[in-house]
Amino acid sequence: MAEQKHPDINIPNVAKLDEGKGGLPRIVITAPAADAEIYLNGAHVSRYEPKGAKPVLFMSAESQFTPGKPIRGGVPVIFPWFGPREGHPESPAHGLVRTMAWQPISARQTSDGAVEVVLSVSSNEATRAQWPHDFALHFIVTVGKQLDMVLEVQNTGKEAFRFEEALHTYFSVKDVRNVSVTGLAGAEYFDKVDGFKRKRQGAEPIRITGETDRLYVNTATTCVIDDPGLSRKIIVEKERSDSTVVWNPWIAKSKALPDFGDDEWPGMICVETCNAVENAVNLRAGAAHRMRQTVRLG
Ligand code: TA6
Repeated sequence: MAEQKHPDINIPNVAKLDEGKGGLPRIVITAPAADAEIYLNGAHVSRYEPKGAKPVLFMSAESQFTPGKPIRGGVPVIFPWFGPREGHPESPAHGLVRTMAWQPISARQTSDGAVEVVLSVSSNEATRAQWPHDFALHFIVTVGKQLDMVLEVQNTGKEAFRFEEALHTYFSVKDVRNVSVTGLAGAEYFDKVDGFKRKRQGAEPIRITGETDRLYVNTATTCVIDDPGLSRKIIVEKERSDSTVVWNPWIAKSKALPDFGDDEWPGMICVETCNAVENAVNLRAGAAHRMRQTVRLG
């Protein structure tokens, strides 16, 4: 395959493109406030580590790093459908773009020393064969005291389309059995481990006591992951997202995942910023939609 030419995104001592795991191209960022890594495969943020803190994102030791395969951990970028695709059992779970080769467009340092990287991917013959619409995505990742991620979806076709999306973020925790998540009190959710029944979250913080897979809808709130084991809180803010997923595979599901260690489930929790099911986005031709997730330590 011809060597892909990438624009020069090199910022001496701050950002560079190198070969990561499995030989996959990876952008390595060493900003004054934090270090991070972004694989071009899926525009996948695989690492975010504020200076002096433990890694904020979980990455499975069993993850594949293979072109066209999803990476297990970090921030999978999900578009244009979430989870299994209704009516299309042959389609890959969680859409098309998390396994595509994204292009790095630019890298720059902002006035406060944070590093902003922009990556993009567009529809092509292969995506149109699966999903008959034209799109251009830009993923804007800013690495500093917080990790700021904006997924911009542009409808570059001639007709409107409806899409789901997610920043499917895996957070690193000491022991999920001692973690609580607040911010979703009173929100309705689909409980995937109970026949996708629609339920309402009570006032108490969410605690993980078994496989947990809940898609909360019609909620724009900030979530806080309280991790006493690491004596920290992780704050997950969002904009233009009306759904949030909370997921931990627990024991049996972990064993069933080939790219996830059987004993890794206590060390992670997903709090995902999405627009899914009834919160899917209708986008008219020529329009753009920007969903943001901002992660910081409290
Ligand atoms: O976001 C939770 C979820 O939809 C779970 O149901 C589980 O399937 C998880 O995503 C991981 O999906 P993946 O396709 O990456 O194995």
